[in-house]
Amino acid sequence: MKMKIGIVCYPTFGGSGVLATELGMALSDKGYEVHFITYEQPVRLSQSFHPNIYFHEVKVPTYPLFAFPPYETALASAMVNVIVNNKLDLLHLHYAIPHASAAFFARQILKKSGLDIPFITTLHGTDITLVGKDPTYAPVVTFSINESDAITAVSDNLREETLRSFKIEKEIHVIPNFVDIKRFHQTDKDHFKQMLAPDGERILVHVSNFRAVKRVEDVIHIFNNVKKDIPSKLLMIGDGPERQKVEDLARELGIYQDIRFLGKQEQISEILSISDLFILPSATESFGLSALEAMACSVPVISTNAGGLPEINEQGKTGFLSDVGDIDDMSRHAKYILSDDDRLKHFKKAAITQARRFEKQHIIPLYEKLYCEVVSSCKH
Ligand code: GMT
Repeated sequence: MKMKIGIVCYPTFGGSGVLATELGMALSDKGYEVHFITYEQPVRLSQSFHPNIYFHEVKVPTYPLFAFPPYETALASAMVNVIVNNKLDLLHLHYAIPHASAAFFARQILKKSGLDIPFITTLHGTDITLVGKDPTYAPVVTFSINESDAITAVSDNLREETLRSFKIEKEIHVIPNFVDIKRFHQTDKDHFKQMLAPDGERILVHVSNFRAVKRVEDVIHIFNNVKKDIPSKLLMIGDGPERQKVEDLARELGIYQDIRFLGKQEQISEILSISDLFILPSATESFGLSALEAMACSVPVISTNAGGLPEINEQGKTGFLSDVGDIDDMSRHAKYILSDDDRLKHFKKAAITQARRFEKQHIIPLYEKLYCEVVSSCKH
């Protein structure tokens, strides 16, 4: 009998939620019973049915007194109920805030009735690099990370950054993000390409949650530069706080008609399949899961050299990396890749080769091994 695992994540389009959902689906395919505990059904979970996956919605009742409805309290209570009712063996938390502290709380409650359950915290990025370091959160983040039975980070860079920023008393295991190449690969979507780029224009693409850290305006400036020399179109996928500003910029520059702001999309692999170049100019990126998914669909990447990006994007091979904000350099590299058919083919081939290194069957066993280490009843 395989383990029963509770997964706690943000259910939105963000990379940590996507990764947690992909992990849950992969584990369920291997016979684990997986229980998602979160405030909404995770986005990717709604795309297919998995008989071994259960979804438990965390409800946060409002009350006139609550200026800030206490999600963490509701989450800890939901954890307790789901663990007891389903006899879970393990909790796996994605994104430290507030999941790790809620798990600590739930564990203390369960201990009172003689039940103990280990929890693993996977650090994804801004839970460390931006938000976690903030003195408002830092003591709780440090404490709850240290209370975890095991800690993982999605890149070497994030591991180092965590050790630099917090007093961590345990080993941090690096388990990189992964991609399911059965679902993310280039498929023949020429009819879509024909609709979006009727004159054979190159297609550039950006996928993110349009937060300031993504520097989405840089994407527009890079596209503007590329377009001056190479007929091209830009697909902007996702939504978030910067979207309006970025759409305004595209209008100001007079290139709005060549850009499609498609908003949040579920069939990302179909869009990537018709794309020639992925642009990710982030100020920081612990891993860049969206770039990996692009590479799996044979799309080379123009990115910054921030955070963990150099661990997936290989300079001059799968794309190029530039300093944060160096729009000219990124534009020059984009034109270099796009200006020659054979060169583009070469980069596309290298992108998929690199993505295979991060295929899910190489990575899932690393999590399984860790689960076994923390669950005492686990038999290899
Ligand atoms: O930390 C965040 O910004 C949120 C998080 C998310 O949910 O989108 O993104 C992080 O986790 C992803 C999955 O591990 C990584 O691919 C992203 O690089 C990372 N984002 C940042 O570091 C900005």
